[in-house]
Amino acid sequence: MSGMHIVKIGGSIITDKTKPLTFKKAVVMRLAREIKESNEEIILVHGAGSFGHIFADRYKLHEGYKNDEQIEGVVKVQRDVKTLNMLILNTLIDAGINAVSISPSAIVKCRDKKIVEMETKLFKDYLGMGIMPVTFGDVVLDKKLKFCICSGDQLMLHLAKKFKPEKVIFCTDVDGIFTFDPSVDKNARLLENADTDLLKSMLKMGKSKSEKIDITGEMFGKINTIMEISKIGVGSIVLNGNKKNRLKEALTGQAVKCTRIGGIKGE
Ligand code: IP8
Repeated sequence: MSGMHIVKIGGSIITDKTKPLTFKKAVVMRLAREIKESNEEIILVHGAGSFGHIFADRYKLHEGYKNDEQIEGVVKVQRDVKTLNMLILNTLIDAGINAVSISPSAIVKCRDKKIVEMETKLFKDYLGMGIMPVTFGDVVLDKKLKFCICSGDQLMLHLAKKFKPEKVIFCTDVDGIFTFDPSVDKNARLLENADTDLLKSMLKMGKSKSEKIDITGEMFGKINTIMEISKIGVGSIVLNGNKKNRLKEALTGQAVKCTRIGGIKGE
């Protein structure tokens, strides 16, 4: 076992993002087994997928408080992401992993959509007991906007700053970061290694449109987060979580099809 890792499982692989509340149990079970087999120390973060984004978008929760009708959306989306989290937690425990869930709504406060308070000691204490903390994209209180969306990617950045893990891993539904959106451009090329300069120039080229609803902005938003993580000296891996064993191989330091950003400690 090497140092600690922070892993995000994207909502696009654990749910069907086009249909509300669709949990992909088999995918989560396979990933849970890969995590178990890797025997690595991990903080797990998961996205909201179709348990969060569809209704968060309908109630415009990403804009913060605008009217009272949104309050119904706040409670429903919080309930739904907790439901997804419970499905994931059950699957992890069934795979033999000692895992506990930590709800951002109870430990995070934002100001203007940025995390300004987060009780991270809990994570450390559970890790110290050999228990894997599991947290997720959620609706949280915001000191300026009353409430906001706190994405799993924001949690990744905050936790990376606090814990300086060996590496962070983003499990997505594509093989890594491409020169263009691979779902619309067949000439798109996978970047095996990327630095912040390259990522910066890609962001300048603009956002490609996606059919799927993701109000925290799929790969585009992820690149911003990865650049921030890189600035604190933590390397990231973006890989395809739909492909068998890629997560396990990345966790155990093996060569795997992915994009690596920044230096990965111990490799
Ligand atoms: O799926 C978004 O988190 P993400 C959370 O990690 C909600 O972007 C509630 C939409």
